[in-house]
Amino acid sequence: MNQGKVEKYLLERRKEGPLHLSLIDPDKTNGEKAEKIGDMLASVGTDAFLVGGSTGVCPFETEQVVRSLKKTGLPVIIFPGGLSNIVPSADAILYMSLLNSDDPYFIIGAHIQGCLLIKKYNIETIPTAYIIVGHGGAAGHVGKARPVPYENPELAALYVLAGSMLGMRFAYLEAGSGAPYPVPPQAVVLSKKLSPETFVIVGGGIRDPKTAYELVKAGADAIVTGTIIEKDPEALREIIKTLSKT
Ligand code: 1GP
Repeated sequence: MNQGKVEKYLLERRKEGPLHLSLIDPDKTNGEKAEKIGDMLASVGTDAFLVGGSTGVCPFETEQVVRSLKKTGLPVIIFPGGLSNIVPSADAILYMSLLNSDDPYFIIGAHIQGCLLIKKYNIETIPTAYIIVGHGGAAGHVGKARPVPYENPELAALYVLAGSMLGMRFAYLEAGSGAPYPVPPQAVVLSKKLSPETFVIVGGGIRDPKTAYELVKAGADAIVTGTIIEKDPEALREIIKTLSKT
């Protein structure tokens, strides 16, 4: 399948440096609030929005949030925690398979349930290997993941390689929202070593510029922050500034 508009944008933008993606959980916001948050994030230089959550997400609210964020002109990409996250206004969806889930539903089951809707809405799909590392947070729990231990970063790289061999051009290394520790940089180093062509997104527990810096130095193509958007907007600004200098 050909790369769509959003994927091309991400790859083009990558040539200038690592990207910052802002995660917005529709369970924790609404259309009105999302508009303000979206403006703030666009003004500090985020590159795109991810919208999604593992629990409490309904399509009606998600659609409102997506529409509000689209007003910034930046791409809005669904980061699906479940079928209820699929809404018509989104520009793209990370069509992700949770490769280290013990439950086939999260590897391919949800995908067959959602694919016709995605086609009907004409949403661009970005084939993505989703890998839970360490703590895993709600995504790990809900997705019945067998998380890659922090001490075994090489296992994360094997999932990324296997995903790329299956045609997944993107990989998302996930420590879980609000995780006490982020993905270890060595997992990124080894992933990029084995799969240099894969666009590696890293998220979960990134709260300060030093952590973000270490991850992009390790080779991350994009980093995701969610929790600090509202909790610590100053740290968020510093993180985006740090990325723009690397
Ligand atoms: C979670 O990777 C994202 O899916 C973002 O995590 O909320 O910890 O920034 P945080």
